[in-house]
Amino acid sequence: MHSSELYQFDLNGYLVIEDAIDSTILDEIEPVVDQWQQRAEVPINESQAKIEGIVANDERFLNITMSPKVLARITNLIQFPRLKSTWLDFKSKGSSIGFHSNHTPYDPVDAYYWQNNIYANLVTVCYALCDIPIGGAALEVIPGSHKANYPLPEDTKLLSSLRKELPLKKGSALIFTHDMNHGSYNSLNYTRRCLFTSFSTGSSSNTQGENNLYYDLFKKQEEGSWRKYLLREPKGDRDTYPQPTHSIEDETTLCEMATDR
Ligand SMILES: O=C(O)CCC(=O)C(=O)O
Repeated sequence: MHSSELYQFDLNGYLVIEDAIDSTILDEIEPVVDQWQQRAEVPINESQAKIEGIVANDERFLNITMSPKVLARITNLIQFPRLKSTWLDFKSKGSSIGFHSNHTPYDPVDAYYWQNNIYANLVTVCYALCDIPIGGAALEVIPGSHKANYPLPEDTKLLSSLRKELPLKKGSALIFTHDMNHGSYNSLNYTRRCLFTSFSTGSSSNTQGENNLYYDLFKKQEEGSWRKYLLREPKGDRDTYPQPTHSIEDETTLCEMATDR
């Protein structure tokens, strides 16, 4: 990760990567997302759906989850990283997720530190599967709140003045530490479509499903690959699973489209 990106991520708590999804993969996934949206029956207004465990349920999302441009950054932010949660998210007009997180009070699940290096315990990636304009449930964040030494004040006017909305172009990825205060609200006449993935340290157990959530996918991956490493089970004590020594960008199989569905 370039020093300018490390500076921005540490300072603000997030980073936007444009064209994080290969355009062929983006085209291929579009009708799949349409199908899931129909199945979730998200009407035009006041409705949302969160389809948890999407990558374990539908392997066609694995290649986005394993986007090399994103993973190359994840390995700079988390020690012994592994895939934790994945979900497909639809938010129509009027739907929202409340603001949550702040560095204080301390929560080890998503705590962020810096000590000659970034140590983030939970990093979330929001892949835009459509353009996400201002007002259209673009993530609203308080930049820097992942390092706040005081709890959030109750002054809502002050909090809104500190918030920044992060619009995204289709195919972009927003990488953020979950320790930063964030939330979203869709005030526009459209449905926001996103794939969320999150990464934690190898010792943090899954939020969705059991620890063997990704076992079927893990079995299929090439021995010694990053792809296999990131899909391993969590381990509560010392995580001794060998981390690949080659760089993520050199892993040619990282982003091949799954063909067996
Ligand atoms: O759906 C959203 O806009 C935000 C998701 C979120 O809050 C989270 O990942 O913790």
